[in-house]
Amino acid sequence: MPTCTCENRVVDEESCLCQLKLPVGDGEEEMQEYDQAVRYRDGSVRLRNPNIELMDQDILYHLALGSESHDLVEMFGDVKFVCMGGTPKRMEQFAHFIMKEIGHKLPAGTTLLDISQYSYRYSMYKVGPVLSISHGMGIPSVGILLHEVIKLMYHAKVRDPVFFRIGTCGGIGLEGGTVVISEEAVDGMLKSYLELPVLGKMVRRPAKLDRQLARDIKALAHRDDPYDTIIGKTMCTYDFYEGQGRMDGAFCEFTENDKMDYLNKLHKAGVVNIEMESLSFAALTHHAGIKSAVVCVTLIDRFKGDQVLAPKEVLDEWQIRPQQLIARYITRYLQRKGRLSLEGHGSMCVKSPRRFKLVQQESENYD
Ligand code: R2B
Ligand code: URA
Repeated sequence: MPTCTCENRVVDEESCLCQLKLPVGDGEEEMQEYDQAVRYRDGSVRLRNPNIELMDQDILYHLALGSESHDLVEMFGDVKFVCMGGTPKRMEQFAHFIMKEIGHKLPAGTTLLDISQYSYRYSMYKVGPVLSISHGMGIPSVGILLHEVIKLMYHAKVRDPVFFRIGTCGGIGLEGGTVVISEEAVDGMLKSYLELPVLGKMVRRPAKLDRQLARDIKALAHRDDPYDTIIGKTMCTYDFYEGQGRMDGAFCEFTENDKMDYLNKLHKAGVVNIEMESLSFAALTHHAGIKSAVVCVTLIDRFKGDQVLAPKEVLDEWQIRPQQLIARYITRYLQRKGRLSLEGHGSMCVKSPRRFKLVQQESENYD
């Protein structure tokens, strides 16, 4: 009988899914059972792997960090938001951008540092409660990173972290520059779970994202933004070319009609964009009981072509859009908690977070 490492709960033989599921309703018992398996009472992340706490040390190899070489609680204990995106450059830019937005000040004479620079794999920047990390391209790359970042959350005793992927994608029937918030992730066969061969058996993990979080992010889109921000299904593929129905790869064994039929089929199924990480991102964060969202900007309408032709300056401007939306979410959250440092924006010192919150709530009533 196959079992899952989370408290040895039984895995369904046919579907290969762990029987521990996120609660669907408000059932208190269901909720409690799930919460206890993936989180400690104080909200900190509990690993669904009994081996880790028995190890002398845990080396987070691709992050160039270790549980005994680094004081991970001291370094990362205050993290609340983990933001991931494809390239090291974009995530360095996001780190600088969020630093300005939340008014985080570095001590004089210091600068932002890539904490994982010696891994030569991913880059990671920390700006107060925000981590900005590059995940590379594709499911394997983001999957490896997520294993290590989820363990990092555990070692650092981070409470109730929220994970975001901010990236790029191809749109289906959407103009370039449209911002898409994913409601769920599906694979190239429209299946809404990640399949991973483990010990010669296929393990399936539902690729679920937090719907409320998606709605909350959408609510922060400005009515006068010169582009649309929508919620829809995201298709995640193992390849940029054939896997996304492109005809401009090194190989192509289908016709223009075949491609259009497939894109129309996706469109009818509610798929609005295509990218390469959301399936793993959704599945692994959901499995860890971590709230997450995926926000991407479209670089092209796939009904109109395959090649990304927009000029660099236009692409650069488009790529800032998901960052701005997530920055709004983070800023709002910190404002509500009275943890926003506004020194960079004018002077405001929070004397009493409780009163600050009351004043804030009062003014929000007039929003
Ligand atoms: C979006 O863009 C990349 C491919 O160009 C890939 O990482 C993705 O998901
Ligand atoms: N990223 C993708 O994966 N696909 C696109 O079409 C554009 C960006």
